[in-house]
Formats: sequence, structure tokens, C-alpha cells
Amino acid sequence: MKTLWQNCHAATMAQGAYSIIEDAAIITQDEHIQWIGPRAELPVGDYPAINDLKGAWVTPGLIDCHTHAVFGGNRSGEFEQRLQGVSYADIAAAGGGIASTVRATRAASEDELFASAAKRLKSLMRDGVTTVEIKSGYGLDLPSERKMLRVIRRLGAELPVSVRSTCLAAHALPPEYQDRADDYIEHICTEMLPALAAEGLVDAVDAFCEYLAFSPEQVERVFLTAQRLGLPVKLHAEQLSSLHGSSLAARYQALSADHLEFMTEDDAKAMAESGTVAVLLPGAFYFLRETQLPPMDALRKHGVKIAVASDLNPGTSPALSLRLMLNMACTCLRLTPEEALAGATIHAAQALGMAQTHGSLEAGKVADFVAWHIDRPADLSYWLGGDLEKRVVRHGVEID
Ligand code: DI6
Ligand code: FE
Repeated sequence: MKTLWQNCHAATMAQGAYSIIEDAAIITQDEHIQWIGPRAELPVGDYPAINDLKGAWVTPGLIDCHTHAVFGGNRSGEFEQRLQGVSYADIAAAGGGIASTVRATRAASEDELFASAAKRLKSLMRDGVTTVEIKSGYGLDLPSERKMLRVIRRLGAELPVSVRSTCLAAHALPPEYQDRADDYIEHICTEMLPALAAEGLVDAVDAFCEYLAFSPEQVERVFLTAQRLGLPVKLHAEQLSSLHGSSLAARYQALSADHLEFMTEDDAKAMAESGTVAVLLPGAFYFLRETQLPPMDALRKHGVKIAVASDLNPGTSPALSLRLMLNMACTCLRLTPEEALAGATIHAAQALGMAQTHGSLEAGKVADFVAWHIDRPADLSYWLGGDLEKRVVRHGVEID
């Protein structure tokens, strides 16, 4: 059906800027945007359905391009420990951290994981999120990674949100492989990834490149396997130390390298050349009380596209609001509100390989958008959480 949406302003986010259209009109045809422009230039025609947006600001639906939203249990106890001075690395070394979430995730049924993740996802969606990426990585054996990925697929099938699944089997060393990291990587490459990819459960492959996780050499073996399977790669890199994982990711044309607090200018250059998006995760930066800032000047100077995501996970970023992350990206990491919004729309789409169809308001793209009752687009980075009045349209249909 053809629908006209009018009496609004649009921040289209085309080309990664606000690209504002005052007094805009949007024509959707079924699930696509057919036309967008100033209302004064609206093509003459029959519009069976007309929606008055009452002066709202329309933006693309928000995209959270990095989450670990499926997991068992929670780690607020470790949060208390950390506040008493125990470090994230110490907790991990003592069998807590990711390993404790792995135990809880392995013990949970598919239905239990679905129910707890659906609640978290609904919270993100209340912020106007229409697309979300979710990683596995708390199963760390074939049946448990499969269970997580099936839950991720089911979330996309049952909730009005587009879900991309990423296999993060190389997230941490499972207890069965203690002191045998190379053997675990071999198992991922020869058994897990081929099986999970064949079952259609994987849209991209990720790994955690860090001194307390996997080395660049180990990550490279995972990347080679992904390449052989025809799957794009992403990487957790330079979060706690500098191993130049982001340059490695660039060599494999990764969709994104994420975290990046400790990246160098050469890493930024490599990412710019390969078109690898820098995904910044201010929730983890804040929650771990990090002090090393990602090198914004180098990223800007070399023209690296910057995305902002929640990293929603039980250990380092229990974040249930992407808009709060936009604020933290500005306040903690020094992004402008315009950069932050591009980071949760068009650049987030690029970090998921979806920029052809999502992330900006342009003719031909999928009609996922939010009509916000705000005064200016910067309001989206300004308010600290809360529930902003809005209407959410997904695939051309209002869902909120
Ligand atoms: N980096 C992170 O911040 C999360 N994973 C990762 O690779 C932490 C996940 C957790 O602590 O449960
Ligand atoms: Fe993460």
C-alpha cells in the first residue's frame, strides 16, 4: 500500500550527516521508501493513507550494531566486587567474568534464554531500535553456541525488529580447553563454524583479540575459515591493550572493528583504506571506568566511519538504552550529537553490511523510521534515557 507521511522534518542521515529536510514528506510503498523530499515538491498522486506526524522529527530507525543480548544469569555481584577494587581481569582469572556467564548460559534452556533476551530487546526497542545485531559467545561448545544462535534467529522471527546474528565462538577459552587455546581455535575452524554456517545460523563471524582472550594469529585462523565459508568478519580489538587487531581486521576487509580505545593512528589508516567501521562502545568504557579514550582525532582525520553501539552484555555493559549510549558517546568519548546519531543509523548499518538497504531515509531503502516529538535532532543525544514520545514505523507499518 502507498502511504504518505507528512507534517514533519527529517534528519535523513544520508552521507553520514543530519542532511536535514525541513517540512518534509515521505511516501512509502509497502515496506520501502518510494520518495522523500520537501513537502512543496511532493509528486502529485493518490495517497490512500495519509499520516499527520504533527511536526515530529523523523530519523532512520536506530540500529544497535553490537550486542550480546542473549545470556543466562547476570553479574551484578561482580559489579559489587569491582567497586571494592577487584579488577575485571582479576575476576576473569578467578573463574568469574565471561566463564560464569558461560556456565549460566549452558545451563539455561532455549526458552529461558529467549524469554530473558526478549525483555532486554524490548527495552532497546523502546528507544526506537528497529535493527539489532546479537552475538553468540557464551556457549563455547557446539550445542550451546547453536542454542544461542537459534534463540537469536527466533528473536528476529517473533519480535518486530530485524536481527543479525554473529558467531562469537572465539570469545573466551572454555574450561574444557584450559591451556589449549590453539586446539579450541582448531575446533572452531573445523567443527563449529562449518556446522553452524551450514545450518544458516550465522550472518557474520567475530572474535575477541586481547591478551586475556585470543592472539592475532589465532584470530587470523578464524578469519580464514570465515572467508572460506563466505562469511564477513568483525573483531573486538584494542579494548584493553594494543595488539593491532584492528589492522588485522582491516586486512580481512572486516565490516567493523569494535572498542578500539588502544588503537594507533596506523590502525586507523588501515581501517579507512578497507572501509572497516570503527564501532565505539561507550557503555563498556564507562562501566569499566576506563580512562584511555579511542583516538577520535585519528579516526576523523583518516575518514574512518564511526558507529556507536550498546555492547549490551552482563559483564562490561549492562546497557538497556541505545540513546543513553549516544549521550555517553558525546560526553565520555567526545563525539558530536550528529556523529553519534550517524553512529546509530547509517554507520551502524555499514557495520552490519546493510547500508544498501538500511540506516538512512532515502528512496529505495527499507521504510524503518522513527518520528520523535523533540525540538532538534541533538535532543536524541541530550536526554539521559527516559522514554521520549515517538512513533516507530518498521517495514512501512507503525509498530509503536
Ligand atoms: N568485550 C566485552 O566488553 C565483552 N566481550 C568482549 O569481548 C565482555 C563480555 C563479558 O564480560 O561477559
Ligand atoms: Fe562486545
